[in-house]
Amino acid sequence: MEPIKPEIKQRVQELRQLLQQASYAYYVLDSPMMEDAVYDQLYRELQDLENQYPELVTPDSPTQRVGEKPATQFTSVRHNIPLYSLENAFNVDELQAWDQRWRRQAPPQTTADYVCELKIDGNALALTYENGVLTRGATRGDGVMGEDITQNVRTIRSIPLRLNLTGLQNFERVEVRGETFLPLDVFKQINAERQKAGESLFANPRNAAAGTLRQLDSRIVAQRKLDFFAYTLHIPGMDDASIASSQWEALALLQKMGFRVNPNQKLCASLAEVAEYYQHWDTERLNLPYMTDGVVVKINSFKLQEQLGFTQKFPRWAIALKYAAEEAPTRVENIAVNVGRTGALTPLAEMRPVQLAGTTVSRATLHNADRIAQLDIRIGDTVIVRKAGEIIPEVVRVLKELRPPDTEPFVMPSHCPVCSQSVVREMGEAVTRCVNTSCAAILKGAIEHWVSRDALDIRGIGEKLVHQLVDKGLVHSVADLYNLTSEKLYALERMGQKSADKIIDAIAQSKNQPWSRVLYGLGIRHVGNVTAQLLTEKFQSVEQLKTARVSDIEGIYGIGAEIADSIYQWFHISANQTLIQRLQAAGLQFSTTADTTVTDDTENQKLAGKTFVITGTLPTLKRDEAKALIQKAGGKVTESVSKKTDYVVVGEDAGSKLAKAEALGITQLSEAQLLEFL
Ligand code: 0OX
Repeated sequence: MEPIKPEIKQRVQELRQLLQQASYAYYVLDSPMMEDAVYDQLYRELQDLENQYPELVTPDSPTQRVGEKPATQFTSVRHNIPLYSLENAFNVDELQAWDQRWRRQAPPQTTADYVCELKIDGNALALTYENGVLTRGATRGDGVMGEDITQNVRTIRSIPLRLNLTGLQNFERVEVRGETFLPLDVFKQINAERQKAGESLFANPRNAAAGTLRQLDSRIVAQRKLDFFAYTLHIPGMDDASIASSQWEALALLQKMGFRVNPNQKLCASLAEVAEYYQHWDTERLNLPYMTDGVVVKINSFKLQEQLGFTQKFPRWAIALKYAAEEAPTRVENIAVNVGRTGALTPLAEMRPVQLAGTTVSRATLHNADRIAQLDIRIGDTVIVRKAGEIIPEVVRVLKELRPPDTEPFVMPSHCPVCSQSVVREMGEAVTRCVNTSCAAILKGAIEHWVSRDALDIRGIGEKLVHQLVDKGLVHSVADLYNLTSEKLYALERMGQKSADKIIDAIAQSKNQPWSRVLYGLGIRHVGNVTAQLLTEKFQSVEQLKTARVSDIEGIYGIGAEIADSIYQWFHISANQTLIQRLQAAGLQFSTTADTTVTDDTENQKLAGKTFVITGTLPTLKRDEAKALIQKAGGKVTESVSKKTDYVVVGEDAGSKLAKAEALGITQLSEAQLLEFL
């Protein structure tokens, strides 16, 4: 084949540069540098040359924004750096409370500037650039894992395919986060077209943008004209403070690299200025061509950000200051008390249904006894309920002038409404708790959490089935899920054979879920999925974590004393140790390395050389589970008792094996003694 002439290569390069500049001027700077027709002509020239010489095509070429072939599905990808969410505040008082909170964590007299950004009501994206070229675009997902939607991200014109990195060293890999959104006029146009086509309408631009990002055909995405504002820049392996000294500088750097950065951000020297910005944009935002739902306030200095760190979910150095959501009056018909998986009693107002922010609201959380007392909410009261976006509706105030006669103040129950045991409220705590570990409500909550999407993701087990399993006595612990059989499920009301088989299969599949999800699934207080991820990166097996000191756990970036203490306490409760042993025996993953199976536990071969026989029904362990635990600790399990047998593990209704063991004088162990042994 003839080599490509240098002048052709040069022309291709020239065209790309020109088109890239024109696109940047048009989509990022909002200031076109050439006529549309001229752009189209240059674009076609480049396309022709690339068709003629396909070896000249590069992934950052302007012709590569739209893929030819639709994807069949999106793959799940792990974020290189987890994406945190933001804590919410709804008024200036709550903003001040946040300010006081972070100040308590900082040295006295710390001074700070704040960057105020408009909070774009869109979808967060995580972009990865390698050597300046866009290599991955992913959705936020759960903050740890997202979906790879690179082909769709490429169609967003304000996202550069190649970064301008002139003068920037060590930027081989760049992570950029920002918000993608649909401009309001595009949203209206899409809905008008859908209405014409008899299709269902998108409720709001955020949903429309999310639906668009999940389109498998990037040609459709390209037509939808998504836009993007960048707000975060990370270089893996480098402190944020060595890239730029502040958020304000980082925004400037993002702009220099070729991103569209929202032009309305403001650097504020005081909280009063922040409040003024918030108030100004409350009305002004209605004139913007895109939706915003608040202001994001960030501490400017990266050094101070680093000092403050993160709670399990949020950065301490930022807050979303939201605009007033929709509010409406309604009547409280009853106050019910719900018991959650941590045993916390949450009072709930059951109200006459009311329309709020596009949904019908008939229940609202009343948080805790203090909150009820503070608002003095009573059954029969007319109250104002508020709902903001995804947030659970809440009661904001009582219209006391409309209170009927004969109402009585609400009193929290002294006994758990589910198991009738006394509840406790510890000194200084707002929460009233049921502390009965076998309370059905706590068990149901624990199972619902275990099977949930971000935990073990066991499809087919919903709230109703969990209730049936617990109420029918089929499941007394999360570990009992692994003893269920298709027959046992099939015997339940409204359960088909096929569904039963599917559920059993999904339960079995969950044994392949990684250690981080198992840890999250255990439902330890304060251990969210991001924290679980951080923990399992440091502690690669449960053995390492359960023997860790509070100081070892607290040493992890992003994990504070409260979380560390909660983890330490959890692992030192014997019922939890038994739970772990049972789950290990069932085959769940308790380490990052693939082979934690039966023979792997070389450090813990306590039963090496010993032979066991198991007889009768053990109180909690299935025979296979007990067998796996013994083998894991180096022991051998045989079927029949002989002189070589060292121990017999005895359960209920033990038969001839026990008699033989007694005759031979072999040591007998109960299940509890075996577990202690282990
Ligand atoms: C927005 C927006 C969202 C950085 C650390 C946690 C949140 N919707 O406009 N998030 C952030 O910041 C991240 N900034 C924003 N402007």
